[in-house]
Amino acid sequence: MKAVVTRELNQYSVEDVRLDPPKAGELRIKMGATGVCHSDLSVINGTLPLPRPMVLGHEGAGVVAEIGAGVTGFAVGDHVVLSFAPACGVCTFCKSKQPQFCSVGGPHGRMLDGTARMHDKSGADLGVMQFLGCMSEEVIVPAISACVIDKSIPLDKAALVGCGVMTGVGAAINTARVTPGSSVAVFGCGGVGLSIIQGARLAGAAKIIAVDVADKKLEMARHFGATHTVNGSKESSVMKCKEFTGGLGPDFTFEAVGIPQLMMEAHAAGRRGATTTIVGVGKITEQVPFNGLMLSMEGKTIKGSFYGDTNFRSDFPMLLDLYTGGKLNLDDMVSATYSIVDAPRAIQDLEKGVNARGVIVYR
Ligand code: CXF
Ligand code: ZN
Repeated sequence: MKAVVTRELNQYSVEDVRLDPPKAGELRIKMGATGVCHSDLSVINGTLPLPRPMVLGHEGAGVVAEIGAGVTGFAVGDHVVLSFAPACGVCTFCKSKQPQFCSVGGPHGRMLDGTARMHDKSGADLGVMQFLGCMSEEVIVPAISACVIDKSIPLDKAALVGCGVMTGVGAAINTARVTPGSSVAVFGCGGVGLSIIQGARLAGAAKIIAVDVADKKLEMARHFGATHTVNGSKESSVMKCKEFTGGLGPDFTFEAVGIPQLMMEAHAAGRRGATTTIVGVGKITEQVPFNGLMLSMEGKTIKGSFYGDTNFRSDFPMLLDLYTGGKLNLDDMVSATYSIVDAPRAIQDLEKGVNARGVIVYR
């Protein structure tokens, strides 16, 4: 069976791998689809420093093929979306309704017990991204990372809910709590930014301003619900945001790339009393300055949003119900599909920014 493995900085390739059976508390999943996310690239280029060798992939959906000892609530044949943050249900965070911060999670490259189920051709251990490593035909995952979904939902669409769509829609509806009739600006229109736009649209925002430096992304933004667009390489995003909102600035602004300059622009663009939500994952070496006087005088709020503040066991089915009901557009989010042997091309296309989302699909 094939999987995408990174062994060195800026290196990745498709390798033949083999899998152990699931241990207690684990599931074997036959993958249906895996979305290619910027965080996979961040692991490859070292922005996210996870241990190597490691199988990439953390945005996936598939079918339960085998069930480890002690696992309840799953049957062979169930369709599942995988969460890149396991939720144990008993730690302080899970009990206080913040399962996205579950104590057993965090940026990770091994299984929960620190051992490996995935091995290369020589038999050597391979780590897995976020307890999943789902750029692989099959995976062993913790049962506390899986959510059963309706079998009628195509797995390539369902996969997106496992990271980008949950992160973006959740930032709008769970973190910022965008209100009906409000004005919103989204800085960065990749898969996550487009999902924030969809979340703002679902929440009933009246104005949704999309900011990006690529006209193609701005076109996509309009398709998913943006009412106004700004090409930040040609015009001042802050000025245009003010202009589109009667000179005041939007009620809610979002940064979806992880660049300090863009975070500052998102913060500066908001009106007095605005909420700026930082969704993009920045570099650990970078700081973002803000003016202390203005922050208090203008009563602005800066919030961080991790995984759309999700409780995945209820939010994944909720998003998929919105999809089935025709309210959340996942069909057009999947702008290209690739086979696992073509995964390197999928990753290169991500770097080029050509897709809303590229998805690896399995036979
Ligand atoms: C990331 C956050 C850090 C760990 C890997 C996943 N989020 C989205 O891609
Ligand atoms: Zn991701």
